[in-house]
Amino acid sequence: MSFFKKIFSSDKKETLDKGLEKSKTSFLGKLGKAVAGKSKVDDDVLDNLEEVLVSSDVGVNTTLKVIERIEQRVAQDKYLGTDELNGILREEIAALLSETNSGEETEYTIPDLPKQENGKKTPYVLMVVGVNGVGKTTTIGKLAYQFKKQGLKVVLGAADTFRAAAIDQLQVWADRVDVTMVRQDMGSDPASVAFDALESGVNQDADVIIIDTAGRLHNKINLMNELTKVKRVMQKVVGDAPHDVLLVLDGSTGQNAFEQAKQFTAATEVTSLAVTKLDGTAKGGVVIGISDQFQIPVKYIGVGEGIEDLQVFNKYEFVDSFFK
Ligand SMILES: Nc1nc2c(ncn2[C@@H]2O[C@H](COP(=O)(O)OP(=O)(O)O)[C@@H](O)[C@H]2O)c(=O)[nH]1
Ligand SMILES: [Mg+2]
Repeated sequence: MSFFKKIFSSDKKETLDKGLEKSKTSFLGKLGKAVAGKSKVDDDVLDNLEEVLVSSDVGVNTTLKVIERIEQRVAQDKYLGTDELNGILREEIAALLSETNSGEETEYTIPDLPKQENGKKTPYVLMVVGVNGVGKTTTIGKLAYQFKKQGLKVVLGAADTFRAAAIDQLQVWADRVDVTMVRQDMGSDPASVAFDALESGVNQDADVIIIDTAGRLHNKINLMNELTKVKRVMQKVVGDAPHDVLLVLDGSTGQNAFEQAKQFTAATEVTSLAVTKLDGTAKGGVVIGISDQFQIPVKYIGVGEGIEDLQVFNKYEFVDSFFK
């Protein structure tokens, strides 16, 4: 129980509870069927539980680890009641996730960076990657809002130049949050936009620069080349940029999100993950698998389309909302 500290505001917890409602209802329904007519946890129940976890998008590897932990509990207590199963799952999954470095944060923070050689402030450069439609632009808008609220100066770079709509959509967020956005015409070189955004950000003494990108996965080599070029060009302005490469994954695609994570991490160095659209999907279990399976921390979760609907991922709060 000590895992579940009360660290979040009740508002935030309520949004999370509401966002995970479908996943939870679906999961508890399946769990109920898995233990129907059984009073204690036996091999049959464990087999069914395995199916429930896999079909809840937790992923095979993570499921096997969870089952192993529960088997150990059964070995210690042969009369473990099925009525206790939900609580035990909650404890064991939280314990499992506590072994990963994911989900320790509770606030939106950026590190203090030492000044540049020329005495100028070093902006924190965040590059956002992911395939089309996963929620990159929306996540950038929500993040810009959070950083701005902390009094930080934010500049956005519209380096998804592939579609005109993508640039305009980021502009809508920039206007809504009231931050500067650097843009060029559709079809221009993404690296050139990123360069301009960093130069403009440095000149404005920006604290945070967030670069939107186009996530064309049609070809891994192309993607790799493009992202490498964007990075290289940014480093001409800020030597150690980007400080974070955030891969956005659409949680409602379940196992597809795992696949995208594999492909992107193979194409570029991803340093953090955001899993979006957890509201309105029954596939929320995917976050449990992703934070267990990837060495890259899940930093944010999207729980709605609104400006406030991006949360700092905290595994204990998540597991609490999922199994409660
Ligand atoms: N329900 C829900 N919708 C989201 C969330 N994040 C993004 N979206 C929606 O997903 C769609 C695609 O998002 P967008 O930011 O344009 O994706 P991009 O192509 O990766 O930039 C938009 O309609 C967003 O409103 C979320 O957390 N929850
Ligand atoms: Mg976009």
